[in-house]
Amino acid sequence: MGAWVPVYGGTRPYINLDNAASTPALQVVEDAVHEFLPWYSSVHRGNGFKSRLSTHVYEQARAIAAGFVGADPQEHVVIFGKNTTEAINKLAYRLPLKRTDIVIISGGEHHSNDLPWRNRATVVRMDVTARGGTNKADFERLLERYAGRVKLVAISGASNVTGHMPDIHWFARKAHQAGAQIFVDCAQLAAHRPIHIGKLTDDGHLDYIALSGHKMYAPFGTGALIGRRDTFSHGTPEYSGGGTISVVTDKTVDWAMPPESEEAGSPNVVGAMAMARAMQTLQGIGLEAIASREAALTAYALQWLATVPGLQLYGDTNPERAATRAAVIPFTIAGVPHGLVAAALAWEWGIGVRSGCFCAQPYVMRLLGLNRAGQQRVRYDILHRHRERAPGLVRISFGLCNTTDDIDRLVEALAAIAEGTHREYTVDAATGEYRPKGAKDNFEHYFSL
Ligand code: ALA
Repeated sequence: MGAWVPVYGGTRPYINLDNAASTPALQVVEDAVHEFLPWYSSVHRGNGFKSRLSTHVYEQARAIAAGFVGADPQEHVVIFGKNTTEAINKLAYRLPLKRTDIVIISGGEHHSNDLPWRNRATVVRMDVTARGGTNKADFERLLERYAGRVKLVAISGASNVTGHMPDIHWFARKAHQAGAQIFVDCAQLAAHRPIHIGKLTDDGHLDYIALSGHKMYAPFGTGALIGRRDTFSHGTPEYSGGGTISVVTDKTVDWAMPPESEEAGSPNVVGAMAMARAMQTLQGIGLEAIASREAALTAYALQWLATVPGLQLYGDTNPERAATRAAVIPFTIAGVPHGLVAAALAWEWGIGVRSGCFCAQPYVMRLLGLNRAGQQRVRYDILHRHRERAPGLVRISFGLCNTTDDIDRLVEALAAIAEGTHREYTVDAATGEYRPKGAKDNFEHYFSL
């Protein structure tokens, strides 16, 4: 049971159904941070005991991250950074792409695995299926159509909107046969399924992956890009400065080898340590065991959500296929704006969910069946500060802390909301945010600086 949080007229135990956005810190991770902090000091740049210890811990964290995805230090390098988005931007910068090169993404990507590629190459999208999944036939058509020009396939290992999990090693084999490389965004996968990056000699290997600590129960500001060492052994890092060089004179610079060349400035050793402790913990529980528990929760939720009057599920709605997708479920309730559903869950039931487009506007608009004119209307509304009209879904997503009791409470709340028994809400047109009429936040009572 979570902390008690304020709801309209009292308090309730918090139910976190927003693990796809960020997971809470595990107690063991929090403990490790407290235990480590007295020993914390600079990394790679001090002779004192604490500096040497911190450097040792930081490099241990790198080895743990490599082991977590089966990376081979001879072939792969682990580059720590802030998060998946930063990792993708780095990769987009570091790959030797030309404007005319083709990067194939899926029509289900979030903005972070779309926009960085738009800046560097020509992005083409494979269609999504009616259930929001990747369309393999369309992918093969694109490979054929752009034969010789496809340099990279960039897809998410699990969708942050529908939980769709493409067969990433199938896509990898096809990409490699076409002479391309593959990047898999593992932000939504890493805490929920085992990941096997694979040897470079294996046709189904993944050339690059990215993940985020804050989606792995370690919200201390670190993520990682893990991928082919050879890619980062050439060229110039996008950030230069302390730590990235081998030798500098007034006129010359020789870069260090990766990963040092890729991690400019003092690194986040606390974050890397925390993420590594989370990885150890997840492996200790067993990623297969986590996957099967989350599949059971997903199946249970799909069954019960379908009983709420007017509730429409998106993506794969079949509970029997719950094990083949991630524990992320989007839905709408007829006649109730998505923002209002999310607000009523929070303000009246103490249930935290996310609503809107989840940083994946094109995908959500596709799922909602908006054609080009509809999408332009949305753009006009948002640019003219009418976010209350913005389309969207409500999303729930499970993590280690959730139980079927959480789902029971959610379903009870949604049935009440669908019946219209929620309080009266007002919406701010500029932000699209709903809140009960006259309600105010009381943050000082909980935490303040
Ligand atoms: N990608 C994160 C989410 O889906 C931010 O909420």
